[in-house]
Amino acid sequence: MNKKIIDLRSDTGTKPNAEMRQAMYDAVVGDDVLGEDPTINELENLSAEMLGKEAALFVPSGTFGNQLALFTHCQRGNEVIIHDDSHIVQHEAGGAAIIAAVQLRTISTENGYFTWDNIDAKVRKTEDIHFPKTGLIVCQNSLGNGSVVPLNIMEEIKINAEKYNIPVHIDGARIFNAATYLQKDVKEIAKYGDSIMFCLSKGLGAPIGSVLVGNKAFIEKARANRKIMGGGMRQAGVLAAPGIIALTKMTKRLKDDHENAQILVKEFAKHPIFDIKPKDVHTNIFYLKFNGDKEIISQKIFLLLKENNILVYPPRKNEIRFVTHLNVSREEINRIVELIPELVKRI
Ligand code: TLP
Repeated sequence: MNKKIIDLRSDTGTKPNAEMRQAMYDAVVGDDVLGEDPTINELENLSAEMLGKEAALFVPSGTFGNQLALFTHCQRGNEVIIHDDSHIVQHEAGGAAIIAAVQLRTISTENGYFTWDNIDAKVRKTEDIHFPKTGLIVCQNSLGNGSVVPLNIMEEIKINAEKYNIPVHIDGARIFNAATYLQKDVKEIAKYGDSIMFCLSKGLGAPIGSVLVGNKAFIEKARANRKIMGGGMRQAGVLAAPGIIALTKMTKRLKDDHENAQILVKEFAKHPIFDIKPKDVHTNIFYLKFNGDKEIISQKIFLLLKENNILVYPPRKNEIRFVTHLNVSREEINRIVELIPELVKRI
C-alpha cells in the first residue's frame, strides 16, 4: 500500500511554498495599527485594485472578515438575509449574534443559493416598530459545495437591494475559484457586492489571512471595528508578503485544482454506485453522493479511503466532501483514480 497521505479534507490546509517563505523572511514591516506597515499597505492596495473597490483591509481569517462585515454594515438588532447553507450561518459558531448582535433571517433552497424572488418576501418594507430593519443581504460565491452562482442572479439581487438601500456583502472566500470557473475577471463578481471578503489562504496557498474590500468610508469604519475585535495587528507584513504572491501568482493556478476535481469526478461517475455528474462540479470542491444504502456505503468508502491514506472528513448527511488543492498533485489524483474501481469492488 502506498503510505503517502493525500489530504483532501480542505484547501484550508495548504502550505506556503518556498517563494512565500522567502517573501516572509524579506518582508519590510512597520506598525500596521498606525498604518505604517508597507507590505500590508501594498497588499491592501493590490486587493482593492484587483477587486475593483476603493479600499481594502487585511484581516486574520475569513471568519473574521465576514463577522467584521456584519459588524460594520449593521446596527444591533438588524436583520441579515442570508442562505441557510452559508458559512456564516453554519460554520462561524454563532458569531453574528455575539459580535454584530444581528438576527440572521435564513432562506433555504435546494441548490444552495437564493434569487431576488426568494429574498423579496423577507425584506422588511415597513416602518412598523414591531419589525427589525433589514440591514444587509449576504451572498456567497463560490458555495460551500464548490458550485458557482450565476452572475445574472447576483446582478438581480444587487439591483433590487439598491432600491431598498440595503447593502450586499459577498462571502468570497473562494471568489478566485468562482472567477476561474466563469473565466471572468474577479471584478465582474465583486461588482455585485458593497463589500467582499476573500481568503489568501485556502487555494491561494498563503498560510494565513483574508481581505475585506469596499468603499473608503466602509473600510475606514471596518478598520476601527477590527481594532475593537482585537484584529489590529502590528508588524504583520510578514503575513501580508505571502498574500501578495497569493494574489499575483497563485490565482493563475486554480484551474489545475478544478481539473483535478474533474478527473476524480469523471472516474466516480463511471460507477453507478456514485451519484455525481461532472457538469455539476464547478471548482475544487465536490460532495460525493451514493446510490443504494447511502449510510452504509458512505461509511465504507470513508474507511476504505482512510485505509489507503486518503483523508476526507467523515461523511455528513451520507455525503463525502472532496477538496482538491495545490498540495495534491496530478500524480496523486491519478493514484486515486486507479483505486476507485478497487473501492467499488470492496463495498
Ligand atoms: N471554510 C472551511 C471550514 O470552516 C468549513 C472549509 O474547510 O471549507 N467562508 C467560506 C465560504 C469558507 O469556506 C470558509 C472556511 C470561511 C469563510 C472561513 O475562513 P477561515 O477558515 O479563514 O476563518
